[in-house]
Parts: sequence; C-alpha cells; structure tokens
Amino acid sequence: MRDYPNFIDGEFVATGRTFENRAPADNRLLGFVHEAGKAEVDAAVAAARAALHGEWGRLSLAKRTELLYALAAEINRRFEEFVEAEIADTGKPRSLASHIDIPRGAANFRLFADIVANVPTESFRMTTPDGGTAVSYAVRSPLGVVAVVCPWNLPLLLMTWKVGPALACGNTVIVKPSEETPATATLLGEAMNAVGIPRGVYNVLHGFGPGSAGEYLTQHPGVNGITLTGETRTGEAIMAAAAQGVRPVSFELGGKNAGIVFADADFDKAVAGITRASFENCGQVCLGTERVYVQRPIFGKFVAALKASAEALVIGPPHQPGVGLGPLISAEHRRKVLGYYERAKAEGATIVTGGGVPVMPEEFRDGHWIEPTIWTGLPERSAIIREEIFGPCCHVAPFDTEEEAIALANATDYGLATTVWTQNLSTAHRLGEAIEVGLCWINSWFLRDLRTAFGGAKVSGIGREGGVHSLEFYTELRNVMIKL
Ligand code: NAD
Ligand code: 6OD
Repeated sequence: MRDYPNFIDGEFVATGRTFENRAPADNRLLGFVHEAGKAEVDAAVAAARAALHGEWGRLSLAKRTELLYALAAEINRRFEEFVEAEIADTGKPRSLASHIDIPRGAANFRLFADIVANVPTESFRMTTPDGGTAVSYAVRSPLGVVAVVCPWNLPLLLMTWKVGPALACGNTVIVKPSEETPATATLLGEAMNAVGIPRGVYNVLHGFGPGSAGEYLTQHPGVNGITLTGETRTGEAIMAAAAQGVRPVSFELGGKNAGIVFADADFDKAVAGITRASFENCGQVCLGTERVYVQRPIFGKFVAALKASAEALVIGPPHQPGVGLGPLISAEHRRKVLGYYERAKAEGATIVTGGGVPVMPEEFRDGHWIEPTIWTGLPERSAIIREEIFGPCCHVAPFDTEEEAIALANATDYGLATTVWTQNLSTAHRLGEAIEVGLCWINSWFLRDLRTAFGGAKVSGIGREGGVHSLEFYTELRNVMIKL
C-alpha cells in the first residue's frame, strides 16, 4: 500500500484528508492520496516564490540545463519504477507506458533544456530621429510561479511537457496532478531531490478541481500563469479564475477529431492508422479519432477491415504480452462512455462491432473494461458525432468529394487534430490548409517532433507549446533600447 503525500519545498507533506487511489485494471486499492487544502496551496506558492527569487533564480542557464539533463537521466535510471507507477494508476498496456509515456517524460526535460539554451533573441540597430544610432535587443525572463494542472490519460508525459519548458525557462512550478493518477508526479519529487534541484522549484499538490486543490491553486494571486491540459469546461472555469489579476493561460483542451480516408490511400496503412487513432490508450487520447469519414468507393471494404482490426485487439491487463487495449480510467468514466454506447443504440446506429463490456478473467472482473466499438449510420447531428466521448469508439460515415470531407471535418466546435490518409500530394496539402485544427497529420497519427507547435484551435485550446513556441508562454519578453 502506498501513500501519496504532497511535495512542497522539497519535502513530502501529509495532510489529515486522504482519498483512495485504485487500479483501473482490477479496482484494487493502491494507496491513499493526501488532499491539499488552502494551507498547502499557500505553502507551495510561498516555496515556489522563494525559490524563484532564491537559489534557482540565481543559477546560470548552463547549470539549469545540467540539472535538467540529470533529471532526465534520473527518470531513466528509475525507469522501471516510473513505468510500474504509471501502469498501476492508468491500467495501460506496458508497451505504451514503456515506449511512449516514460521515455517522453525524460525527453521533455532534455529537449527543452536544449531549446532554451540555444534559442536566439532578436536585436535591431536603428537610426534615431536626431540622426544618431540606437541598438535594441530582447531579453527573456521567467514568467514566475506557474500552475500546471494535469489530466489522467498520459500523466507523466503531459505533466513534464509543461514542467520541462517551465523549468528550462527558469520558472518554478506547482503541479496539480489528476486525482486519478497521483503516482508519477509524486515520484518525480524524489527524482528532483536526488539530482539536487533546489527546494521549492517543483511542488505537487494533490486533490480535485472545484472546492479543492485545483480551484484554490488557480485562484491564488501568487500564481503568475496557469497551464492546463483537460476538458474544455475546465478551461472555461480556469480562465475565469485567471481573469483575476489578468494572468496568462495556456490550454490544451478536448477534441472531436476527424479521420479522413481517401479512396487512393494506402489501404492497409490507413486501416492500421485509424485503428491506432481510435483505440490506442483505450481511446483516452485527446488527439484520438472518434469521427471517421471514408470515401465512398472503399467505404464498405474499409469498415469491414476496421472491424477485423478492432476485433484483433487483445483486451487485457497491462503486463499480458500482446495486449492492445487496457481498461478505462475509472468506473465513473466507464459509466459515461457506456452512456454513449446506449445512446448510439437508441438512435438506431448500426453496431459494427463492440458496444458493451467484455467478459474478463475472475481476477480482473472489477476492472473498468470496455469493448472497442464501431458504429455506422448515425446522422451528423447525433451527440455521438458532436461530443467528445474519450473512449475506444468511432463512427464511420462515407463521403464523396474533397470539399464534402473538409466541410464534415470542420463541422464541430472543436479544432484539435485530424488524420488524413491519401497518396495524392496535392490533396494532402489542400487538406493541411483547409481543416480548422492545430494539428494535421497526413498518413500518420500522433507522430511527434517536440520542436513543432502543438495546440488546438476553436474550443480545443489557447496558445501553442512545443519548441520555441513554449517560450511565448513561459517567459516575459522585454525590449532593451540603448541610445548610443
Ligand atoms: P479534466 O478537465 O476533468 O481535469 C483536468 C485537471 O483539471 C484535473 O487535475 C482536475 O482535477 C482539474 N480541474 C478540474 N476542474 C477544475 C477547476 N474548476 N479548477 C481547477 N482545476 C480543475 O480532464 P480529465 O478528465 O482529467 O482529462 C480528459 C480531458 O482532457 C479530455 O477532455 C481530453 O480531451 C483533455 N486532454 C486534452 C489534451 C490536449 O493536448 N489538448 C491532452 C490530454 C487530455
Ligand atoms: O505529445 C504531446 O506533447 C501531447 N501534448 C500529447 C497530447 C495527448 C493527448 O492526449
């Protein structure tokens, strides 16, 4: 049984209030999480402010970079512990945790240390009105104390995707992990201490959103900026909190992403790509595809192949070899997803495959398992096609022309990502420009280069992070003008 205390000013801090942490794969009790209240939020903000103006603030960029490299190495040294902690909290297949989540956790520190160490700032020379000369240059300073509010689907990956650039830019952070996944953020506190990151630079507050650590943290006037990965309605609540004090926000929010498959696509690659996009991480990926549009000449063949591919996914516990689909994160989330499964049935969808709960071996009966599900035949106005479900499911519909595919993809309030499958280069470029999203993958999905801009359009987010774009949020840019 583990305890998940808060991490404040370099120390693990228990509180009198705890809540249970259970494993999604079998619902076994993993341990107790210590909920932070207003006093812990005050303490974390004070520690983060002190570090900002103390030892951390005085470190040279070279030393900061060295520490972040050491941190990445420490994550790799304790790789197995991080993998097992992530697996226990999320129930995801070991192959995902060990090939995606934890390696990215380390890479997020290495890469942003490199970028910040190498990014140039602008400088200009000008003739002044009196005929003299002036030179100006830009200086970047840290934003300050940054609140990092995190979801549960890729806990370490998404948390370090924010903490990496924030620390590389010289900020201090207070992380609020999801109440569902406290483990890896807590473990990272140990890694921070082990490599000598000064106390107060990285703080972790556990708890919930409204009426708990999330709300208290984001409302705290000592927080200079807030970065959130989460649902769109959480973004709305946090944006209202950030209005007090006119504090900047960076949001990566929900999606209802379209996959578009043209008749000229490499068929097998498209089937494999959409299978990943719809079912990876049990569909709990903001970039996932819950709406698939397939050009009519290949529609029937594609639906049959996608069905076969979904049915070939092995549903099972994280350590089972060959497993492709883990459980959903919680009983509550499964109730929500199954609600959509019922609704699809009630609305007259054709259930191509799935639609229910699989029978699991006795020891996993209490896990939050669900079948990968494919529907056809629903009208575009259906909630199944309009609302983010965040489960292993997709609706597949036919289209005829490129214009129609673009219109269908754009007919949503969301604008996070799309995946397009075609062998026609011109079609690819046209869709890359026409689809109203932050991320357009062609003949690929979730292919990441951390130097590139990442974020969502419309209600899917505000701002872009990644590469030098992260500096826009995590630093203040000052212009220095010198009259010579
Ligand atoms: P969520 O919005 O419910 O919770 C995210 C975090 O916000 C949690 O730590 C939660 O405790 C906190 N929170 C909730 N309400 C709050 C409030 N009023 N004030 C302060 N904090 C609050 O999201 P989730 O269920 O954990 O994650 C799934 C959602 O995240 C999906 O909508 C998914 O699309 C989105 N997501 C987006 C991206 C992206 O990059 N765009 C990535 C991953 C997940
Ligand atoms: O890869 C990333 O940097 C990123 N932010 C992924 C988001 C995945 C959403 O579930």
